[in-house]
Amino acid sequence: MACKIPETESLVCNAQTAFSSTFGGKAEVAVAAPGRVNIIGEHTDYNEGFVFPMALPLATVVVGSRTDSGLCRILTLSKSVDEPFRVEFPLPTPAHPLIPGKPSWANYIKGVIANFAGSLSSFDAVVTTSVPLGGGLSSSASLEVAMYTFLEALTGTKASSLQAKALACQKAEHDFTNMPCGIMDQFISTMGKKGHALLIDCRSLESSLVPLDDPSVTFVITNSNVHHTLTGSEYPMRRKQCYEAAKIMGKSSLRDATLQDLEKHKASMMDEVIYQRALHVITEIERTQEAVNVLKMRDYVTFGKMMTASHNSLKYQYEVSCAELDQLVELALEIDGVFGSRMTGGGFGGCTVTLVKQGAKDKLISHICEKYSGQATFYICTPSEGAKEL
Ligand code: GAF
Repeated sequence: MACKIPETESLVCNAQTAFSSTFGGKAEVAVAAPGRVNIIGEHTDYNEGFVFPMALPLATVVVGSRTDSGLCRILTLSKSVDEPFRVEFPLPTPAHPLIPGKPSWANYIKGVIANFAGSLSSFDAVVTTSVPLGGGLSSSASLEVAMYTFLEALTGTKASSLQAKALACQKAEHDFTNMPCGIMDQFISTMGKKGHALLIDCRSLESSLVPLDDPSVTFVITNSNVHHTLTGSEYPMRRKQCYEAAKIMGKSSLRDATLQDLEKHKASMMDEVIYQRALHVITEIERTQEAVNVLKMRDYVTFGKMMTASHNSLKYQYEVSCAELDQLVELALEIDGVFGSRMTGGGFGGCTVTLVKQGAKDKLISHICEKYSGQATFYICTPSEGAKEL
């Protein structure tokens, strides 16, 4: 059976209860920001390519109130490592800026406070989430964007634009967690729309909504429950390899490179690994644009094939999949009514996303439950709203 996704209201209710018992009184402000699933366009955002995510009904909630304590006091109800649930630190000043430290979950929050474009106020807050931590569904960006939205509501100062807000949250992650992420996760968490996926051009930062409103098909997310962490060396290394490939070809990013450019440089100076990384990115950027076009025409057979091609490219060329994700994709493709399946997000664990006929989704889930070597969990995705004050 697919997991029941907790209603945002029930997350708020739990957070309010914890707020009263920890800090006293009722929190004045409540906000939510969603996690995401990327349907296609993986590891293309930091290459100025295209991505195609949708916001999920899984969300991070922050409730809290202004105080005059001069402190930021935060309690989390959701964390993945064995660290304290509570943290407090003084409101930063130019002489005493915030610096990353322990607990590690608070670094996302500190990073957002440090990058907030407005005059800050001290506060008490409680954070909780239904986005699985380390599941590749963007729990980090949903925390950052929820926190930024909380500060906006608390201080009455809005970011100059949704783009500026997403970029500030991305910078928070770069500066405070050492993860050189692209822009996809913060963008979709900020700009998601109910009933739609978002095609984002990560060069111009323009985006367009694509309706996902055909009731005869659905996307199923399968969590491998292999914990993924992108703060290690693999993600930064992929970024570096991409920049190196672009440089060798005399391009400012892989967005500008073609397969002909790649072949031209293969023999002369391209090392095999760099060549394979660039091959993934160049084909994935093209595939994503084509895939969105065929999806608009409801050509699910072609779209599904592209999803599976994307997975294979991530597996063989980009080498960011793992045995469990590969097994989940293989099992999904054994079911009649499945159009395509792929790993989603940064990789090395986390989730797959599968496009399936509505009527075949239960068969898909029971087949995976029976055959998967691990313990999978499932979410049926309905495209949801971006961050909002509640
Ligand atoms: C992670 C990153 F945070 C994104 O920016 C993106 O690069 C993704 O991996 C891979 O597509 O989620």
